[in-house]
Amino acid sequence: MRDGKIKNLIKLINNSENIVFFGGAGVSTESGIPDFRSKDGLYNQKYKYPPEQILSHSFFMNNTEEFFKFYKEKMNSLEVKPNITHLKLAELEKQGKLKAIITQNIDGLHQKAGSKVVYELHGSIFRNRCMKCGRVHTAEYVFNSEGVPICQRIRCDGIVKPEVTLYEELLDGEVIGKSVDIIEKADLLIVAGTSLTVYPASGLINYFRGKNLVLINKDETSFDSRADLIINQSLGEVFKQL
Ligand code: CNA
Repeated sequence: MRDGKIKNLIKLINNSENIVFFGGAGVSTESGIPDFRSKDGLYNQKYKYPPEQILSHSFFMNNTEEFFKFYKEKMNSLEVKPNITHLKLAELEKQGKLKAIITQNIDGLHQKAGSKVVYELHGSIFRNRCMKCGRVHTAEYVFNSEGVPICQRIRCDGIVKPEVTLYEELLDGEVIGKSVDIIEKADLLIVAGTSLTVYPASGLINYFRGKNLVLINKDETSFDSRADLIINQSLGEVFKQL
């Protein structure tokens, strides 16, 4: 039987015409991709360097080989399938209710599920560019290359860098602008699967002027006091009931 909170969420969705979903790594854990900060997340596993350091611009520049070792081992979602949350969100977009997904994820799973309007705040493993000549390369090329991926253009020996936002790097201004615009217009904002600790992404919630803010997360977040409805359950449990 559905509990009161799920019934409440369904009511809010039914009564809204302009929904925006803002998500993080928790949206993809049920597809098998670990998040950062859960107890079995990447930040709680042991590596030669802390993952926060590996995923920084300076580490990328100074320890490129080590960066790609970690990146290829931990960020490869080429074979990963979308889960019930990704699929239901794509359905809501088709129905015209959901206007956009704003995601901190880089795994491309929303697009695999069929979603069209997806703003990727931290980039995507599916966009890769030579740092010297700008030539675009596929994710398959990057993940299947030996060691550091080198540009395929003849006589170019540039490093192919994934267009994912590393610590110390700026977010794409255009993506931020579009995200702000769509959040300002939303009547329902569903924030889910994110610890809301990564700035400036989490600051986007401040632009919401609509009626209802829903937070769905296994753990508490520092934004809980602002929410009209908080559901502390796994996203799969919630979305299979919608
Ligand atoms: P985070 O800080 O790891 O937080 C994830 C949150 O999700 C935690 O609060 C968990 O409690 C919660 N959570 C985990 N699984 C579930 C679930 N099944 N149902 C409900 N809640 C769940 O991750 P954030 O997204 O907040 O941090 C932003 C970082 C993580 C971004 O820069 C991402 O690029 C980065 N990241 C992305 C991926 C990906 O693309 N799939 C994977 C790991 C990290």
